[in-house]
Amino acid sequence: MLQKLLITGANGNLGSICRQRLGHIAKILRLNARRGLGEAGPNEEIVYCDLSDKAAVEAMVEGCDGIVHMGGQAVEGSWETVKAANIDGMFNLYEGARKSSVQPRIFFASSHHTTGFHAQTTRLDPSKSPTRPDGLYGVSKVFGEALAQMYFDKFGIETASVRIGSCFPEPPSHRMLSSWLSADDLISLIERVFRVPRLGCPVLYGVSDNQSTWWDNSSVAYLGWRPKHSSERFRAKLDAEQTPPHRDDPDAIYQGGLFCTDTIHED
Ligand code: 15L
Repeated sequence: MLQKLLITGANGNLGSICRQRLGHIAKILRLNARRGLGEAGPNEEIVYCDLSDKAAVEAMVEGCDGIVHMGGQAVEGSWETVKAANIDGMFNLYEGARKSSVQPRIFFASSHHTTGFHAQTTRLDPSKSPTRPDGLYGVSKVFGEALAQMYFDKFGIETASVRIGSCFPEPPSHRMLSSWLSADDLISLIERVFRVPRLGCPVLYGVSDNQSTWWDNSSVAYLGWRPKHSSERFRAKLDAEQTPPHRDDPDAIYQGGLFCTDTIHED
């Protein structure tokens, strides 16, 4: 059991699932967001700070033996926004980990948008396939994975960089039938990351056991993670509610779907 598990972005979609469902893996949950975490529960501590505030992030990381890093910018945004949250924020977190009196193990919520420009006809192995980010957000997650690897090689800080697919109660589009990750499968993956005796620094896809999938996680079989759910049970409902995208639509061509359109966000 962990002594103190830090969950960043604890008020977001995935962070709140972690807050509700990870209480059993640590004596104390230290929860972080910029705002909106409500009352602390009996085994909870609340730390409000911006991930770009280096001193505050380092103080927050001190003493944590586990980190689930869900915080930061979770969709495409302007460079200023992405840089503050996902470049500076990630660096601050790892500097906190390096300086901490207790070395944490880290679950880093990377994204499949690191490889979003690969065609949906391509099968990817995260240990071999090249990154092809589909926007500034995807680029920032490639940076995050590289930073995690560097802190592992230099300082032995173990991280699982998990390229989360589409974690929603149901897949909201036909593309996401391939990338869907159920909340139960997300939680069982986090449990495995903190339970496996030796983690190392793997990169893997956070995806359920979907019938139509683009990703092959066999390089991380040693984690012993077996996703239980499949998106297939939602296919008929989606077909009834939505017309599948036209074959010329980015949502039908690229794994990253509409993130692949030719725009750069500006403030
Ligand atoms: C992501 O990285 C986003 O955080 C999420 O909101 C979805 O858009 C997901 O990718 C996806 O592409 O399905």
